[in-house]
Amino acid sequence: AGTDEMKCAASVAAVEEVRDGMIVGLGTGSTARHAIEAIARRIAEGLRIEPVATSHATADFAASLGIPVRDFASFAAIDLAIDGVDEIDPALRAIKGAGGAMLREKIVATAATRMLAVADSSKLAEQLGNRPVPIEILPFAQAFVEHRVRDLGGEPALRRTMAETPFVTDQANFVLDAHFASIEAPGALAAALDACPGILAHGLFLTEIDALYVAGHDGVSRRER
Ligand code: DER
Repeated sequence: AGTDEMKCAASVAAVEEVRDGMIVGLGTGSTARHAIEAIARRIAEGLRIEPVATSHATADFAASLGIPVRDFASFAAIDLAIDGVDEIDPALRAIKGAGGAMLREKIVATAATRMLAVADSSKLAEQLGNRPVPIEILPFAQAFVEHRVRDLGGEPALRRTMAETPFVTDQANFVLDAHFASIEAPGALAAALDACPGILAHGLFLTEIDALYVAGHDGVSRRER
């Protein structure tokens, strides 16, 4: 099966966990879009949920499928979140943020009673660090945070659009993609990034994911934390 078919299979399997009446966090990215399409099909069959989005892009995509999302600001907690990953290790620790939505994704993932990651098998990693760690920064703090990231062993690159302008998040902030040779101590790195003023969010999701639905050539498997 191709990567897109795997993303779809993993998403359809995860969406089976959605129950009537749930407040459901909709993730961001191409795999999450398959989950949103699967949810849309179940809503067409009568499923009733309260959807909230992790990005403007996801809210727009859900609306295009006839799923108006609720304002997340009115929910202190939600029941289930479904989202993709850039890479994920055997302990269900992940790097997210290739889509630049990790600030709201992390809030929604943390607010969720149960958070499901969905992925094709290419996202599996023995150790985090093949992919860069996306870091949302206040533009005011760009050089300050770049220097701090280098002190932590990373090489930061300002994310740019196709037009070479700085990529801007839903919060009108910038993103540094920080390349680390390897990440032996993800907890210590996450703590150091959390402690750095000017960093609004980063893509190390070390505790949020409760289960992973991953699709390979031999079907979909579920791994619990
Ligand atoms: O930006 C994100 O966090 C996305 O969820 C990303 O990690 C996965 O995107 P993909 O499903 O398009 O690979």
